[in-house]
Amino acid sequence: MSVSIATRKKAESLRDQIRHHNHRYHVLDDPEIPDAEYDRLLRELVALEAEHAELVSADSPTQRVGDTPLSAFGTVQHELPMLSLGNAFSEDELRDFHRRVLDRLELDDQAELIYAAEPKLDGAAVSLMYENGVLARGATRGDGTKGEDITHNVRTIEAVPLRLIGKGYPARLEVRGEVFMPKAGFEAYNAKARAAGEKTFVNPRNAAAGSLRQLDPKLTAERPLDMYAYSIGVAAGGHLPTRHSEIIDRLRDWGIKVCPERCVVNGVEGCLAFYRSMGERRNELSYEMDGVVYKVDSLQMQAELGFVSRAPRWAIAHKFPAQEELTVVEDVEFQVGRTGAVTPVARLKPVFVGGVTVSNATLHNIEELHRKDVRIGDTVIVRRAGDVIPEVASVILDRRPKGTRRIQLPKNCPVCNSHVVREEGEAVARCTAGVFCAAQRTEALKHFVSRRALDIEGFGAKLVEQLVATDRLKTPADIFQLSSGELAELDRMGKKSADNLMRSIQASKSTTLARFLFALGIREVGEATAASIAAHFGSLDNVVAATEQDLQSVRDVGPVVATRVKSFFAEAHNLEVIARLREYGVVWPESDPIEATEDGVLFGKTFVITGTLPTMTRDAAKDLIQSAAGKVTSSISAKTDYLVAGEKAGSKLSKAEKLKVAILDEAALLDLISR
Ligand code: D41
Repeated sequence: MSVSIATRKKAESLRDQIRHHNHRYHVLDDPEIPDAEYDRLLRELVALEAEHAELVSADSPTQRVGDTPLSAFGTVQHELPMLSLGNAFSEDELRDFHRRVLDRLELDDQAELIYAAEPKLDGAAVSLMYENGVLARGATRGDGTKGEDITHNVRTIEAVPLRLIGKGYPARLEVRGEVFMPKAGFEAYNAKARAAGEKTFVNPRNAAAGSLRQLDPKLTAERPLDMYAYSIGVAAGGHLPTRHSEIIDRLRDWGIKVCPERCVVNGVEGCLAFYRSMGERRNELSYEMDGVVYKVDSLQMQAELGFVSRAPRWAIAHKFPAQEELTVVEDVEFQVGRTGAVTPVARLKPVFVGGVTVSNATLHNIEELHRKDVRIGDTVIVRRAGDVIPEVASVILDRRPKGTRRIQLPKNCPVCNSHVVREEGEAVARCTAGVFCAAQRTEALKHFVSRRALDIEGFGAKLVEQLVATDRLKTPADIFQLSSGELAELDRMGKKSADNLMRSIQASKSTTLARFLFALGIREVGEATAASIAAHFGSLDNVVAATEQDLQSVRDVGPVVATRVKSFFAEAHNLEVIARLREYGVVWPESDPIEATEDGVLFGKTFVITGTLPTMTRDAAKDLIQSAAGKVTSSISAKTDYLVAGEKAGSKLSKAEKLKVAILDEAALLDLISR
């Protein structure tokens, strides 16, 4: 049967689109569409080709996975191809895979079949060649046959050992793994870029791939990258175990980082149990996963199974629901937060992403909105990763309808009509009315009653909104003057729930200083900072009386936080609210301030610790420095007095050298303290 012209055209169009997206993804590190959309295109083409074998051309993207490397780097020919991974998008597809494995191995349904199961990290695959235990070369996967030489860049990653430890490793050993940016590093990097008005990364995978392909290794060094090994390539001159899981254990013994969440499981049920357990833990783990991978554990069986078109028959990736999807922006509104920040929010055509239906997504701030140039009517990629608020990651310009307009920052607060200002060098615009703006008041009150603050059970957002709207709540102190009768008259409230609420209000009065400070909602004072300040000063009066200098001696408190705290307590109306709260019976245990240990030998000195110290952990070194009244911070600046550097010190060491910061090893630190 011959293929119709329409079908041919369809296949050709799919191929063109897929080639285009391959180029955006692999060469430019700048994908236009979410993976889920790409997968749909590819699957449509695969299905078409499966139906009409004569449509398969040698240059069809289905015949090749990956893309040609960028020419700026040297090319590396992989001695053994870096295979790709097939995907299963459902339990049924996984069962089909397992069935095929059993059939090929001529095993029956009941036979034991051990799989090595591991998270599928969302980063960039790399090859690391160790010669006599020394890192000789690093390369990207590229198209699986040829990659790019990124030796200088991988050398800056602290997780990549420059030399293997222990013994028994092959004279030539190629370690393969995934370089990724942990979630916290990704969020912190983007938050910083956003505040500085710079381009943010769309997702952690792009962040990793883009960072690895920086032409200047110093830039790579600044990115918080990590790596887990997932297999080996070349291994010559040495003996290796005969199971995948044991090889990974060996790599770990030789100092290579491997994923701690890996597991050996039996059969398809074992795989599914692992999938479910990882799915549940997806949000709590420090790295991004887009699924899990199962590999037949026995190398003997792997050899029997072989591979087809560059993907092993013995391994498969079982994908999680996508965290990025396409949808349309129906409107853009501006919301006013607790600190007055005016945040643009996109109202979306509802879309199922990251396991829930999303109809609102943050656009962060006006600067970012303008950089991404999101407009009403645009088709956008929404991303919802774990507990993070859904965001508009990017716009698909090709799909922009005619007649759209750039969105402008409102001149006046959408809630109280006061002026909105954007300070020099700040990405965020703010309503200038402070607590006189109902939106800021509402948000401040929601924060005050929230679980981690005063924790008033049953005092929900809707209740706060009603009470603010009717002017019964103006400040947190007003909460303690509410009467049961008054509450009982509110929407969705009866006598019983009003009484319950009164009881929780009463119970919340006895709290801790840390909670109370956090509840006040001072800008930049999060839970951890509030706890540090409370522990340091012991009583509220001490905190109120503290100078900026005093405040800066608290762990985690820098000049910005110190200024915010000081100016908060300089406002008469804030002190008045606090006085009323105390008058109505809000109490907490107070204690003496921690003695200012000015006599410690390291007083006034700031330290940064990096790398692996010979005898102590970094935490132990930190405790030691603090016990001698020294301060330990996490990043090097001109204000750093000493860098304590161990092995694999990485980027901080080079930065310290550049800034001429004194560098100590562990012995020199101990010397300094004992002097
Ligand atoms: O975590 C990963 N991204 C990961 C990727 C993993 N855990 N295991 C993998 N195993 C393989 C085979 C089975 C071919 C050794 C992989 C990949 N491949 C892979 N990464 C990119 C393309 C293929």
